Amino acid sequence: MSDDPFGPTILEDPSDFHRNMRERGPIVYLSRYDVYGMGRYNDVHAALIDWQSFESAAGVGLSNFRYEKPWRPPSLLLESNPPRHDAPRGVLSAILNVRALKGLRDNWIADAAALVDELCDRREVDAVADIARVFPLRVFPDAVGIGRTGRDNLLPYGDHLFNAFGPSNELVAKGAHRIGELSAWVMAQCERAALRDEVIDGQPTFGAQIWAAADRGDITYEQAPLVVRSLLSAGVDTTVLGISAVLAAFAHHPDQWRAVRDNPALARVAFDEAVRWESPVQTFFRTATKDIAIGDHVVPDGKKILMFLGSANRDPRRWADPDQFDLRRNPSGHVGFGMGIHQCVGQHVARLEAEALLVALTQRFESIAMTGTPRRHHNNTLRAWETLPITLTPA
Ligand code: OVV
Repeated sequence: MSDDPFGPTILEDPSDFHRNMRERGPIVYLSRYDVYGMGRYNDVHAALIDWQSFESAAGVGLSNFRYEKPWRPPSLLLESNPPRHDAPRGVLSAILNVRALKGLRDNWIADAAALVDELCDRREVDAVADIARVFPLRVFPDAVGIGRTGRDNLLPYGDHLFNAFGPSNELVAKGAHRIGELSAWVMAQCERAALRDEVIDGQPTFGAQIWAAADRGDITYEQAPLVVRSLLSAGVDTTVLGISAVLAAFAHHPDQWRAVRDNPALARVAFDEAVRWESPVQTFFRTATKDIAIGDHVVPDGKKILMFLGSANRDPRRWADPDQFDLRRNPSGHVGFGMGIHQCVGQHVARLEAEALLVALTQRFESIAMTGTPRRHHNNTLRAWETLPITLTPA
């Protein structure tokens, strides 16, 4: 196929391209970039699990680290294979597992209630600027333990980082002039001295816990700042867009708001269904570690294969009525958080943020409605909203 999956037409609405790709077979050749693409659920799922054949250490963007120098030191988590991947992964999954997050829960519920209070006399709000960008930025940088100044660098850093997984098109060019400054700021936040180490709610900050893992010898002191960098890289834009996605989903399917009002336990289902429905992280590449026969193709050793998570999550071969946001379905098994050894290590953090916010919103507001024209923000990797004008009607 000669289509440009990173061009403005497909970024605006990838659904026709995804369908064409799925109908062509388990794998397609994307001639514009000399890479392969996978869009069917079963094939994407199988490839993500087979990290030995589809590696991450050559980078999960278009740039192939076998032949090109990475633009930043590779992530110890995202852009590495076992055995190098295992220690950093083990450290972060212990810090971010469901039980370890229990101490944050009550605080985040109170923070969500406070934000919802501020919205109460507004009615018409932008779900992106007034909710989805606000809540993660209030709770997550504090949980990591970074200082108060410069937090407005986090979203532009992430936007450029996720663009940089794609080709060096206009989206990358527009972020290039600030990336030196933004990267320097992010790396400075990862130093031990920059991270608060007070105990809050019975536990040290995520950043302090990462450095404590280096004290124990679970990771090296050289690795600690890069593990903190992963939190700041992967933990902000993604949660903003996951929350945007679930609010957009309700604005498009307002009947389902009532179900969560009646049963707050559905807030978690709603978030995962929204991650399936929207797939805020649309794509990541893998690299073939040998010649791999798939369908009518042999993918040569060293070639990149683009995993279309958003397409897999709407593959009608796997999902009934895939374009419907439906709280009656079981969304588990979606690949919106990836699958296999690299599956999102922060997913419990994301779910807790979303649950706290959605429960607060549904309890306070009777209904949600789209009141203006939503507008997309284009990014080479992320499916993003620039603005989502909504009305919230108080109960
Ligand atoms: C999943 C993800 C996205 C972006 C950056 C990273 C991870 C990282 O580990 O730096």
